[in-house]
Amino acid sequence: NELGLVAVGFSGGQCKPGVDAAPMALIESGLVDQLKNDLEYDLHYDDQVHSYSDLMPKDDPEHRGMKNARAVCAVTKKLSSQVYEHARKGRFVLTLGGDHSIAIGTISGTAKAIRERLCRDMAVIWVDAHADINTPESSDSGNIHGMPLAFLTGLATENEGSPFGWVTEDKRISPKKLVYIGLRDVDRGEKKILRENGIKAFSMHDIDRHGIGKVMDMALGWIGSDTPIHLSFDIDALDPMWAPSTGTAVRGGLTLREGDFIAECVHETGSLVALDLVEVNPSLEQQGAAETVRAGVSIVRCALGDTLL
Ligand code: DIR
Ligand code: MN
Ligand code: MN
Ligand code: MN
Repeated sequence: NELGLVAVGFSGGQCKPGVDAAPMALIESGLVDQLKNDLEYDLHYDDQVHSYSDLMPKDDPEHRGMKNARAVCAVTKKLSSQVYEHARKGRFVLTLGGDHSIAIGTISGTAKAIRERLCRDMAVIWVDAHADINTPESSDSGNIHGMPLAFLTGLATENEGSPFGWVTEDKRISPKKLVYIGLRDVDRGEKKILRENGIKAFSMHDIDRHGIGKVMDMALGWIGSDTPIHLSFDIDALDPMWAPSTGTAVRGGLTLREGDFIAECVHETGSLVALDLVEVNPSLEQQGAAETVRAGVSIVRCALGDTLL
């Protein structure tokens, strides 16, 4: 089993420093060894946490209200080609973030590779407390980690030559192939976007009502079997009781087991082609950093086929 690993130490999609240290923290807690030794992956990893410092613009003025637009653009464009290179060789791609803006890079890379290699449109399962689908205009914060899905679905576009003009149709996904799990902090403008585009979403309310088992059946049923899946997992989907060290924690979230269960179910489909783990910030909550990292490692292990028995 071939696995491409990309470690992305980037925090410019939001305002709190520290999320760039997550890949090293995850790797130091044994993640890479476990993937190689326990789960027996043939690992393709360049042994570095990319900070893309050579790509950072000297000047990064606000663009359509977005903060650090040029920096995020440069990083995600480069990351997109790194992920694409792994995916087009048929490797599973694991990306360790970094904040969630990096998904502009990862999903564009896998979507393009899957189209070319399998002639298929890929589905995305987005596990998060937040919907991350603000357009630059609907965003109150200007933080791009709240916008990746707007660019990836084409609900926000830019002209050639503008920062995100490189996210062209061949690198996008259909809003109909996007499924959310764990939502509980969705902006008013985002709710309108979800409604108007018929986007499938399972909030914490749905999980309370049906249980996580039924919700996973419904989520995977919506996608249908035999569709390649990219899983993008924001650690803030978990309740802060289990993952306190994250930039925008929201109470009332998933338990540790529910998070692992989601990852296990997606693995079991046999259709998972890529995983992002994002928004672990070891510099927040001194007490909780270690357990947040541990929760992240556990989710990756489950998504990559670790089983309880
Ligand atoms: C809010 C918070 N919806 C925003 N978003 C995220 O800034 O757009 N927090 N992603 O993690
Ligand atoms: Mn190999
Ligand atoms: Mn989030
Ligand atoms: Mn997110």
